[in-house]
Amino acid sequence: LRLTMNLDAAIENNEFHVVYQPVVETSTGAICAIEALLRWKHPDLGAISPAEFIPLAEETGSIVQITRWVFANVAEQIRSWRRNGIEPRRVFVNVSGQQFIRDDLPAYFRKMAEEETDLVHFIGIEITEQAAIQNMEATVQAIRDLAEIGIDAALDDFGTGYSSLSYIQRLPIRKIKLDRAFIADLPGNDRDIALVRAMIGMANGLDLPVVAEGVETAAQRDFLRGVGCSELQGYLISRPVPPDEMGELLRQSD
Ligand code: G
Ligand code: G
Ligand code: MN
Ligand code: NA
Repeated sequence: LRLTMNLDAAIENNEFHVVYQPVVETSTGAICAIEALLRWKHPDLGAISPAEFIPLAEETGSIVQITRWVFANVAEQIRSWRRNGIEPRRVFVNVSGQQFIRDDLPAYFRKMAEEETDLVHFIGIEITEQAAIQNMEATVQAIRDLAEIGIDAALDDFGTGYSSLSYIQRLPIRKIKLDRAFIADLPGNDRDIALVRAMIGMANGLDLPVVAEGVETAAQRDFLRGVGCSELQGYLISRPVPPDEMGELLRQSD
């Protein structure tokens, strides 16, 4: 399968597209952020998950161009929503740790900010805890530079990367996303209850909003509300949807 994946050709042939998943405020249910998720429709193989092709893209170096393509596509979508009278929220793009080593994202966004002042305020990045720990120096510097330009960073898959509190403190991040593995068995699993409470307590102590990922049931939502989780994302609220549908969700949420 991997041998048949030609990622550079996939960009040229327009085989990628982006879907969007809303994140809502726990207290009001209003959409407060959006996650952009990449999709690849291979001409012969059909849909291939980013879980399969992103690791390959990281090996081959194609990840740099793919991420640039995602940012350009998301920027165009934000412009399009705004042209249509829809006020977007900040759209968070998943960024691989390698991007910070192989690409100069701050330079890219500095240029964008010079050309279109407010666009960067609608863009965010998600970086996994694991990637952040592996490239601590490059990541800290890049996230600092991006924050200065107006781009927020969220720490993704939180709780899965064996990070310590000192790491979290060094990273200039704006929110924490609790991995859905911790959410799946709520509210029935005592160990997950203890872990989720502890992680939310820690984040609150650092004044960081927490997003619970993979929220699928009303019981999970009610539990998370009770323990002070500020934002929710998951199938209960909405699956990832195409741009037009996301636009409708934004209209309804205003
Ligand atoms: O959306 P889905 O569940 O298929 O995503 C699977 C994995 O791929 C998730 O870990 C998600 O963060 C990652 N992913 C989705 N889109 C992108 C992207 O544009 N860039 C990177 N680096 N990872 C992505
Ligand atoms: O690693 P990351 O957190 O970026 O992964 C995001 C992935 O999680 C997306 O591919 C998305 O399709 C998936 N996802 C989003 N909401 C849910 C959910 O409620 N349940 C499950 N099982 N997956 C979800
Ligand atoms: Mn993510
Ligand atoms: Na995640």
